[in-house]
Amino acid sequence: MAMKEFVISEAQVETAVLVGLVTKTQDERKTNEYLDELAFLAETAGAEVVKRFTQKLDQANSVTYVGKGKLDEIKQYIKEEEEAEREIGMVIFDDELSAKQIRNIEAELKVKILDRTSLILDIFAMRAQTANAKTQVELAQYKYMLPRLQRLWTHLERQGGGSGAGGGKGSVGLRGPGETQLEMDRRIILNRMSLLKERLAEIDKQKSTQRKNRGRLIRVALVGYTNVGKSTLMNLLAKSEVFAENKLFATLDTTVRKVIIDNLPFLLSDTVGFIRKLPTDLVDSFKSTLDEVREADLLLHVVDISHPDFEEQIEVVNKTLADIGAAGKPMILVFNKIDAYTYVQKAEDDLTPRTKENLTLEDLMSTWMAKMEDSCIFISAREKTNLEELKTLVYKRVRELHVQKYPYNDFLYPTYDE
Ligand SMILES: Nc1nc2c(ncn2[C@@H]2O[C@H](COP(=O)(O)OP(=O)(O)OP(=O)(O)O)[C@@H](O)[C@H]2O)c(=O)[nH]1
Ligand SMILES: [Mg+2]
Repeated sequence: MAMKEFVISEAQVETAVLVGLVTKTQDERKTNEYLDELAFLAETAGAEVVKRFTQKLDQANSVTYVGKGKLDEIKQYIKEEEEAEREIGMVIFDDELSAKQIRNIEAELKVKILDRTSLILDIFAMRAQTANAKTQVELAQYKYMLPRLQRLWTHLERQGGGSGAGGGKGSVGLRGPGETQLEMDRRIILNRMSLLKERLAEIDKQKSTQRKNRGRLIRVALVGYTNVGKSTLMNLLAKSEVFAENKLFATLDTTVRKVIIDNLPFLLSDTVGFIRKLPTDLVDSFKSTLDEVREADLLLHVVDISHPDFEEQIEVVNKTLADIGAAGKPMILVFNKIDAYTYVQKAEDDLTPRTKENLTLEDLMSTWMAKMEDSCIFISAREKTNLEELKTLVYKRVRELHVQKYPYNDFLYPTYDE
């Protein structure tokens, strides 16, 4: 009896296999980094990654994403694991799959098939706390589902096996009712989507009224890649209690706090982190959350300098900002986690060229400071290093912006003097 319970609880940890491609535009090192990130996403969603497969292809195979041989190899692996009583729970692909790809892969591998987008959506659904976030996630899920409905139906068909004439999957006898069902599903989903959109529009209206009523305060938004330390910094600056965790997408909805540095009050908001390969559709669903960023006067772009890929993360964030119409705003680059920065020291007699792995923190600091002038700063939110300097810098920029935006409002500064 006890034994059995143990086995059941053990079986609840779902195992995952990851699949990625090495292509003309994505070399092997890059693919491995993407798969590291995908593994982190899978862990965040509660799965345990047991194996990775990669394949070199010019581009993804339109029928099965990987080639036939690779798919057989994965199938073989799943079979062997099953024979050894190590059930594989799911296979996760690093790129968004089409309905056709999902259908074909599922037919071959016969396990749950996820892609990067559906995995992210799953985490979003898990994280959503507020009505706003929940509505946005649900809408995004339907957007993902709609073009893939066929697949959902195939799935149901198989479960409901014996009921209709013919039974088995995709059989001729079921085609008629199947299509009707599909049309019905589509209509139900479309109705639900317009309801959700109306609800979001309502929330948008409320939020924008709230924002208007906030008075003449400069608005500062923390932006950045997921897991860089935005919420940790928010908590330090605003002395608030925002959920911060070493998981991806710990924050989904926006929190706004009034912060006062010296005699200068301003609004600081913390919001959802960005990530690579996030479909624009999904970003769109978070419109009301991202309005806070779009309407900010100053962006604090937080970067995790201890991450080997931080430069690409900066680019992803800048691109996403442009996508949502928030490019070109005043910005301070806040390089966080300097306490965790590591580099590979080169031996004196090593004459191979220095790579980015060999750069010291000092090297990076001088490069970025030359590039950004006084618009970047290096801190550790964890060790509270350089926080005073950060506050001074933010104060300076917020004050400049305030004087520009509200020239007749300098009564906010009773001790204002230069
Ligand atoms: N080593 C180190 N870790 C830090 C530092 N700042 C934050 N962290 C850790 O980084 C992890 C992510 O921090 P969060 O503040 O949740 O990051 P976030 O950017 O809000 O993440 P999302 O909301 O998921 O986008 C947590 O485990 C923090 O403790 C730092 O200066 N140094
Ligand atoms: Mg956060």
